[in-house]
Amino acid sequence: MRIDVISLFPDFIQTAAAVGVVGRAQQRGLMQVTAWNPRDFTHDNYRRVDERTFGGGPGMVMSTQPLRECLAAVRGASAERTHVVYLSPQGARLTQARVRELAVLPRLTLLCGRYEGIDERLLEQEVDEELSIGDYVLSGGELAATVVIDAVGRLQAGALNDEASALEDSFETGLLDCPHYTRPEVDAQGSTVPAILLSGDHGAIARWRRQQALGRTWLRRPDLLARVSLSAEDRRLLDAFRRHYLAPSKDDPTA
Ligand code: 9WO
Repeated sequence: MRIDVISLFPDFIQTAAAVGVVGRAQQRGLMQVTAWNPRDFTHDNYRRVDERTFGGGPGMVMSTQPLRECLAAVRGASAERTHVVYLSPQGARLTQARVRELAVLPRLTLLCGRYEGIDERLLEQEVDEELSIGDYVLSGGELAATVVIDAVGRLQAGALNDEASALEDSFETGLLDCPHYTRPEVDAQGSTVPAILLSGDHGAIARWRRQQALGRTWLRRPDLLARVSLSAEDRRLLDAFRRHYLAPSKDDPTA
């Protein structure tokens, strides 16, 4: 997959895309992230990308010309059509389901705004989809673009060292993740690990993890729980979790 990012801070994008799973995916040739600076597509001595907003008021808006020429260069960089996404708080909320769909595209272009945003005409003419990563305002689209790159990048086949782990991700199962523990068995504060994880009983461990995932989703994200279909076994595990949560007993190993 090829991802192009249009940003006034191309170094930030390239640096973010060089680390971790995405950085490794690039090294493995599974994906390629290229950042483009619209300032390089200006024709004036000041390399101006912003103008005062029509109608008055404070603040600046990114003008159409540098972005239009930058996008033309991006589109021409390879023969395949690219899906152009503008990152803004006005966009539809990004979900793991949408990430999965974006991850199978051959090309993706992420358009990052700065200042008060981008001239609406450029958005109407060039943008296929407007996405938000959450209901808060940033100072530009770059952090949101790096979120999209990370979420999409880790789904490229071969990007994760353990592909099975992606299938157990929250939102793939529709549930939140269970708690995790590692060495030591007793930590510096005297806290221990749930005994069942040390039992070697893989069936019991799988049931405990499923129960924790169900229980945490019930506690923290009841909205998610309402959307997943639970098996009879799931209901039994969740009922037991609820009982223990509401009336924890001393002899209960999962309390
Ligand atoms: C800045 C501003 C300053 C004074 C008065 C009003 C104002 N609105 C904005 C503004 O919304 N700027 C945005 C900054 C323009 C588009 C790029 N920026 C952005 C993207 N901020 N937050 C995002 C974003 C993107 C995706 N998901 C969440 C937030």
